[in-house]
Amino acid sequence: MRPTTEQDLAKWAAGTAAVDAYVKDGMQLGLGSGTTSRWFVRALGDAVSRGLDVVGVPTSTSTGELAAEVGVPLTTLAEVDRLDIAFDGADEIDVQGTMIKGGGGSLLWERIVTDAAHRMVAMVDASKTVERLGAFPLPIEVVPFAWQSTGRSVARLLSRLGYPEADLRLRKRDGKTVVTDSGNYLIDAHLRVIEDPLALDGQLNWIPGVVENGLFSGVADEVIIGHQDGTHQIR
Ligand code: ABF
Repeated sequence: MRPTTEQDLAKWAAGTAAVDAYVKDGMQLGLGSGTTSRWFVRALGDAVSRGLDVVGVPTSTSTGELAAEVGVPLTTLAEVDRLDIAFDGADEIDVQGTMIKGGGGSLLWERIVTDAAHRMVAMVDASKTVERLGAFPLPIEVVPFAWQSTGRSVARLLSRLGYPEADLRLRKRDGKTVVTDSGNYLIDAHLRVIEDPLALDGQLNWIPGVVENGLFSGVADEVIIGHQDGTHQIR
């Protein structure tokens, strides 16, 4: 399978370079979700077919299905203690490596798998690199029970933190409420600019009913940036 668009070529460049740059025989890997991670998983499958010995823990059911399809052996975090490296994409990444993730709805498992790994490599196309986070709506995963009340609590926190006009939207697809792999709902917070991601990250998760949010602060050890000419750079 080959990329068909320029942005796809940039994602392919990042995902395939990650295998060559970091993956070694015997490694236990976190397998990210999203389109760039899918290029990574396909390239990993090619390397496994040439004899690479690795196992992976998927961060979504869709990644698990793709990994099985391309021949990447799978395991779980019940079977392994620590992962060597987690590879994953992002919706936005700033110069400190702080990310907004979860546009694909897999942020909870992505966060757990990243936490279980010694290192995390972010793989992004160049359009994801930003000066300030926030143009991409911040995904917030909430339990379905009383999600409206949880949403009101989130709005009150955001107002206290200087986001009085925060636009919060329950994520729907084709008119139906999106349900995550863990059976939760997603609220997308349109904040435009996020002044203090670290502070917001911690305070959001203290709200009863909030399971996780898409701010990943201080977890990306390396960043591979793919470009539309098929090249990449490592930051
Ligand atoms: C995943 O990568 C998600 O966190 C995020 O939504 C997605 C976006 O990247 P891509 O453009 O590769 O789909 O990790």
